Amino acid sequence: MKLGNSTYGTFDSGSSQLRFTAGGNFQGSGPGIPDQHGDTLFHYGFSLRPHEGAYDQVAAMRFALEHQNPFVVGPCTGTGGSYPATTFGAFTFSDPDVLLWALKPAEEGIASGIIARLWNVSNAAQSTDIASTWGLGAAQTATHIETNTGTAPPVNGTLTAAFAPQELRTFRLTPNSPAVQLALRVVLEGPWSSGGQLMRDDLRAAGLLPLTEPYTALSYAHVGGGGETTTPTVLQTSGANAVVDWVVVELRDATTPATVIATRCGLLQRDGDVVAADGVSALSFTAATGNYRIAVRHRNHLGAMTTSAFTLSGAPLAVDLTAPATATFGTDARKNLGGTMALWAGDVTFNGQVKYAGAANDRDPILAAIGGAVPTATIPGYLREDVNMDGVVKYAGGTNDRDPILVNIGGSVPTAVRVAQLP
Ligand SMILES: [Ca+2]
Ligand SMILES: [Ca+2]
Repeated sequence: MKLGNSTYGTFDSGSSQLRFTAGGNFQGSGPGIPDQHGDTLFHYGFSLRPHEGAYDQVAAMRFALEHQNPFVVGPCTGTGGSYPATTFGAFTFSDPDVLLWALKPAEEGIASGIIARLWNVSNAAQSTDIASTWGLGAAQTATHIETNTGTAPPVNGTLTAAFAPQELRTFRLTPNSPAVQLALRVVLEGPWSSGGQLMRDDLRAAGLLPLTEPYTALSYAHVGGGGETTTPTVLQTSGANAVVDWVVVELRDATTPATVIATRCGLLQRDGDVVAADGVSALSFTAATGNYRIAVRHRNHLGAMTTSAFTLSGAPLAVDLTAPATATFGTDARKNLGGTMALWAGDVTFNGQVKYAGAANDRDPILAAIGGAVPTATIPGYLREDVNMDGVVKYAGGTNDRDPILVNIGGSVPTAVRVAQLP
């Protein structure tokens, strides 16, 4: 194919004439390709894009690519909510003179990044900003066969890339995981003090709170979360924002709420706010923007879940599980403490049941924790048997940890069981 009077050394871009060889199978001694394994019929297709006025080579190349490699589309399926049908873009490239030539998973798999090949089609140097909906966490420069050649650190999630005239460059991009944020409020019955309308922070004040979340050690099945750690500095905060304990928050599927989509361990403050392990930030989950039911669990209280699904996104959404107006799944999932809805205390065994008598009850571990022989003995510590979370396990006498269990199963029939209202 030849444009106008182009030669090997010059490109006649001003010409309106295109010459091409329609077929190349010369079977004799003349010029051509002597052997094509018997093929004799060849079909050629050309996309011709006339233009009025100035020639726009970027638009022309984009037009040609669209015909040569039509964009492949397909439906997305999954459980992580939905994207706006017409406005969502996973990546943006700011400079219209720089073409996105290819966007694909890395040869080693998408866990090794996304390969983007970009071509500055213009005759001038260009700079383009490469951005992702989720922000770019990392980027490398690479050869066109995907060998890394260096790092290209994004700034505030955006990579700025410079191009020489006509330069084609390849990048390996690693977007941040999609995240949604939640500003949850919840109250635990055990440490609740109706007088000050705050939970007590006796565990923190006594230096008993662990710096690492306790749920992994309880064989809790995290999804995306787990292993969160805080610092002694965070645990120095006193007052209404002082830390009461660790909780674990679950995002559950809106229509199949038994399915846990994402989890995160957070710190519960005395006023009911659940914050991230840094003591300040909203709780963040590795999940797409979408609708989720929200469940919260604690190591010796019964968990609860919202009846409704909430639309979570990158901006923290307030959900108040202490408010009677926030409906919860099941029947009596929370305990009404004078208008404040709280998680039921007493699930010492963290098995979703508060049980006073019989197999796997929550009372016997309290007796065992204090030694099993002298009922009036006590033991301090960060222990699930410490139902009222005052830092001491106590079986008998005032403010003991056994009575709340009996009260919460109904108070009269010792064999009654209260079950967590979680699907
Ligand atoms: Ca239990
Ligand atoms: Ca106690």
